[in-house]
Amino acid sequence: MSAIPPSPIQDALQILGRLGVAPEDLAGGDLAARTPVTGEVICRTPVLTPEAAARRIEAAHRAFLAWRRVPAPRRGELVRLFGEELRAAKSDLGRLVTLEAGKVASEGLGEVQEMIDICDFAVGLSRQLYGLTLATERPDHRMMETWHPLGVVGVISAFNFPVAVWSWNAALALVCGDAVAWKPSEKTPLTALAVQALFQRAAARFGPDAPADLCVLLQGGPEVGEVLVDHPRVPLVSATGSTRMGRQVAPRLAARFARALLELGGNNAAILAPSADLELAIRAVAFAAMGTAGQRCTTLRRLFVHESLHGEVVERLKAVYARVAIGDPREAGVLVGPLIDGAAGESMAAALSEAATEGGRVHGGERIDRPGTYVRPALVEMPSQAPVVLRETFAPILYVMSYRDLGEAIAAQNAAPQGLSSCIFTLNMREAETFLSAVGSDCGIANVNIGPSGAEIGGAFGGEKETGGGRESGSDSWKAYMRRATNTINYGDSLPLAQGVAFEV
Ligand code: UN1
Repeated sequence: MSAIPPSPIQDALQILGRLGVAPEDLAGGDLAARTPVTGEVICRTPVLTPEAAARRIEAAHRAFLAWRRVPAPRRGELVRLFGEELRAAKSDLGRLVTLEAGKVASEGLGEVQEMIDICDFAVGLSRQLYGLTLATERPDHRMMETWHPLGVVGVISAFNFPVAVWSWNAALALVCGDAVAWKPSEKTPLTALAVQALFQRAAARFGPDAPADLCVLLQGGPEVGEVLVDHPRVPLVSATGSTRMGRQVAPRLAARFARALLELGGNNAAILAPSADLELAIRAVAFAAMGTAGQRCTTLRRLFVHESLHGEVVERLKAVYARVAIGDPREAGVLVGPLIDGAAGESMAAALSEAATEGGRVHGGERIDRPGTYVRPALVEMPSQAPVVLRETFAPILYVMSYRDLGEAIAAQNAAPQGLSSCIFTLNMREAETFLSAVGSDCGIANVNIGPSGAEIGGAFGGEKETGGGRESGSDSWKAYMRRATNTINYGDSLPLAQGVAFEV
């Protein structure tokens, strides 16, 4: 292990200064910004009143009215400049993610890389916001689809990807001609301030075509989130977090006919089939289940192992779990950093004791005696999918179960109420293709011979059932950030009506 790193408080404050966050945002506010590295308070940052949040949303709406007139490729130029700022700040911002969310160094940097990637994607997209030309039944007519900017896009993000998930939304929204109002997690206000400062730098370089208040930050608690969800100027809210949060947000959006893009709980599974490449599978399982200390929405939580391999796989995983390095996420070699807070540690302990009551054999899972909330990831051999297995506990717990035939394994996998990510490890093409087929995985993400987490930005990201149904990031997810108009143009000198209707006046 390397030398003892500096105090996380000093570390964070220095980075925030370098990234251009204003000193008044780092002193005297009502929101305590903590580092899970030690559990200490870094600083106190101001929060908005609901009235001030509403005013910021109005300001973002005014920015939208101007921004929608800027040609899309020019809007892409702003995102390109923002991507440049992110590239220049990658090591500082990655470190700040480590300090505020507790991710190990390479994952903190990976989060910033994910932001850079989506910026690159969005820049290309800014020249590809295309609609279709459709066949019309009427002579001398043309029918087409046009995609227009939508309005202010609300983004509610979670602590575990404190900045990347915002950027998936913001980069697309900006090239689509929208403004963005961001309510970050109360657990990660500092990375949000840093990203906001970087965006302002890019906007200043871009010049006056970027209106003030194009991206606004709404720091605060649930009452600020409610203002965003209920505001009539916000036609789309993209919310990432728990299913419980989604159940509150979705009906309020539905009540005012606003769009909801929800990315909620996951309870992701892997099936380990008899022909699996075990070397590869064990490594994939280790990263997916223990990486980010089990705090990704894509974290592997349920492993179904064919009965012929069950004993061997459990022994190999037990060995990996026992030796994985846990500690200060800034230290080289550490693979598992802290949980976000004490409450996360308590919910992990509660889930483990419930699993034991249900007949589970628990390996690991113990608290590590140091400041902050550090745990050894837990491997739990379960006789069946007890209720605790079907719940998402946001902590590094992997429930291992065995299966006899693939149909049974797929049914067990799909029995979870959530439907985010899934995978199978097999070299048998019949099994792989069945898993990917209409009768296979019911998740938004289904992989073969890679784990369920760590998706690239180029694909659409999201899932079904209690995961909320939203799709963000790549593919054609941009369509959620625009409104579609169908246009029919008559260039002839008569007025034929569709469906052969006659109406002679
Ligand atoms: C999340 O946990 O909310 O696929 C997002 C992944 C990451 C994104 C996770 N690219 O694991």
